[in-house]
Amino acid sequence: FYALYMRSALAKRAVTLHSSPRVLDANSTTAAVSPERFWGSYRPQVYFGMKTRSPRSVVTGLMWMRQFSAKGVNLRHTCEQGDRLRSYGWLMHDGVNFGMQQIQDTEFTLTTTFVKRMGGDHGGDWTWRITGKQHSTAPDPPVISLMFYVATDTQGSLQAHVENRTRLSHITGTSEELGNFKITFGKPTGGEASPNKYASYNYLQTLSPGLDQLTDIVKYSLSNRFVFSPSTAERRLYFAVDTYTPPPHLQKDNRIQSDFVVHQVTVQVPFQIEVLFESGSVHDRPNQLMGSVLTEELTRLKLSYNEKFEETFGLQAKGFNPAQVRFGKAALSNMLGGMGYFFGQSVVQSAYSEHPMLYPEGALFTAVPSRSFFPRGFLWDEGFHQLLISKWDPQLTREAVAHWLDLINVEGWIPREQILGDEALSKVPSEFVVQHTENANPPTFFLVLEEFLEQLEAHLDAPQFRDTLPFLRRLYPRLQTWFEWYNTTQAGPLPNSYRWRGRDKDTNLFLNPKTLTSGLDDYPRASHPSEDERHVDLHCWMVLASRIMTSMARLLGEPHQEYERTHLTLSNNSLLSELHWSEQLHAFCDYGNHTQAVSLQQEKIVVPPGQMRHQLPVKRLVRSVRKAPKLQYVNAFGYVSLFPFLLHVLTPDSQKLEHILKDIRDPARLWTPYGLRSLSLSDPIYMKRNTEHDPPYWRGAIWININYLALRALHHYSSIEGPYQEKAADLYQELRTNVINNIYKQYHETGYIWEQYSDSTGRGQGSHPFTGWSALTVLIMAEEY
Ligand code: 6A9
Repeated sequence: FYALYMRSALAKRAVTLHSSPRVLDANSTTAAVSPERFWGSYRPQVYFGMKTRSPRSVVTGLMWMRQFSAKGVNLRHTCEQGDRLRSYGWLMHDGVNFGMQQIQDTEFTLTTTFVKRMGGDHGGDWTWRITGKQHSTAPDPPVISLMFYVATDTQGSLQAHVENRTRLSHITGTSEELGNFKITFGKPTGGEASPNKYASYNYLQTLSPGLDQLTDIVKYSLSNRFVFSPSTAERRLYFAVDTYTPPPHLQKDNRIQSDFVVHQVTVQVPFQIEVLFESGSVHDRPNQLMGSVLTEELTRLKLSYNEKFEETFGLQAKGFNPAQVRFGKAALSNMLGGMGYFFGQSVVQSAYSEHPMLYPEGALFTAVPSRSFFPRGFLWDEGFHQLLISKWDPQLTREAVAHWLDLINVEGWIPREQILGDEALSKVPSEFVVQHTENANPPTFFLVLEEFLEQLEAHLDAPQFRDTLPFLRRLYPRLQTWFEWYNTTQAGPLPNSYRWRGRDKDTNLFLNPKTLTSGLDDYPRASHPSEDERHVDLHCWMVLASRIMTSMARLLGEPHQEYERTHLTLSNNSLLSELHWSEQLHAFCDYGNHTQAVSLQQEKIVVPPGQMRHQLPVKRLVRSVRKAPKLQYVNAFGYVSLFPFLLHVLTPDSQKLEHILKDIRDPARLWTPYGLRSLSLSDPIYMKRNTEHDPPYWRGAIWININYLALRALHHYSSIEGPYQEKAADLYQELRTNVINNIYKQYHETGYIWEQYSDSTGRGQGSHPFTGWSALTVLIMAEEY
């Protein structure tokens, strides 16, 4: 009975939040406390949409489709790689007041702009301006339907106001956090020169069981019984929202029904159209934010954005040409425009619970790695994101870090992948949903904290850093538990060694069982996961963590001796070498139960007599082990081997540093004209698939987060005295040029920033747009480390 009781108590702790006062007050994101950041493009998963930073926000958005296309109806709404847009992304976005995005569809370009204006008690007003232009001067410019929508999420209500039977002139509404509001739909114009533009109008007013259903509702409501007739000579049937009856499988959805209103405008390019949101609490509006007033405001905002960008990153001063500077602005803007506000519950599995449990409800304000493929928060990605954001707007960073740390449980664990709310959940295959409480992810927030400590040191009195110290104070108890969690749950077999938990269990199915928790997924580790393993990257993360904990404790006047002791021990280069230096490989690496003699082979199936071949199960690839594993160093050379250098653990006079610098520059190992590849060209697992369905990921490709760390380290070792100072400086210049040139070139050619880059051609690959850590290029261009 006692054991059972203990198990259930421990299981419960997994879903119990940390008990220290939250970093964020309960009302910190409300319109009353943070009006400037109330409304925002906090729905990075859709091409264009806005919401407020509140749990059940009213959401607004845009869908569109091309009419009269031979290819049928192509409704665009959530960012999908399958839409095969030539490119899309924010060209400018200041994270607070305005943003301008360009979307290149197959035959036309949409520009989607928002501008906010403060006033009243509910986060003020905003206006959207959408322009449509043709790519080429083909004779018959495309006709497009824009579908502007507003949806409530379990609270609030909307009323549609219709003129001339089919045109929604405006929507009025009310919700808990917005009070009364009005959304006005302007008529399209053909630009300054032609104020009158033919358009057809339709609308839909219905109910939705959840925000994840909006696309389908619109799709199911379409019919092509409507006539587009700009002149008497021309009459064509087009698709428009009509009436909506839920299909049988959706009739069973018994969630609360919420208002959903769609305004459809069908118009031929070129056009310009505006939508105004006006808060009922603004009484002293000098004018409406539209037309020439909006144009003027936009000009002002763009100007100050450009000035701030140059002030912050100085790309022009460094000699980058205007196109490169525009690229830098787009990278930063997509990071900022990729920030989302999510609310919901993670599904977590503890070792002590039989079934997955629901984590407490929580909010997360975070940037996302990729708006199309994974538009949600990832723990170690976020540390990298905030390195860039903190240079632009430290307040945004404090809020993001605070949200993440407020999700920590009483044990000190933070779910790695945050799938919060129905919309987020609808994008994730079920096998990836559950988060395991024994699993870590690199604690990259310590890099951000280091940045804060440096900012404080350099400009203690500057107004934008005034809030940093009280912020760190509130964060501190949570960081202590977080640090302790890594230090205990991820401890390795030897004193002062560390081991990632949660490696793949089904060893026989993989060429090398993955270590998702390390962030480096399929990067080769010990072939046979065991408790004897020790991981050098995690060791180095702990060096960083203990160093920052020491500095923070000092700064806050808290006891620091314990952290300092840990840091002195872990950073001791001889200990590190004892644990991780392989004389055979002449490099740092993991240790564990390992053999290199593995390969994937067709499963051997014995045909029972009398059975026909075609009745047999399909053959799989399985792992064959030609030589038994033994305890030894895992002689793989790649990103993991670089960590003592990447995180500045090596002393500048270390001979091992010399080895690393040499190996980095070696084209037969990590060096390419496009950046450092993840795994040595000469490694047996280089570019090998892990299973028949699992192509190589961190087995050769160039990743920008690690290249950023490498450049940061080269910069570090080139600026402190030591025998390899000059060598580091040379490598720094060369690597920096290679990385910048390639990402820029790829962006120019493909319209996107990518998840990773091919080490053989430099081509962007994987998910796109990926303006999470790949956007660190801006810091590399600016040489801000
Ligand atoms: C699977 C697919 C529509 C993998 O950038 C986020 C993470 C990194 O933290 C990690 O280091 N990415 C890297 O190795 C992407 C992970 C995506 C998992 C989602 C579901 C959704 O299908």
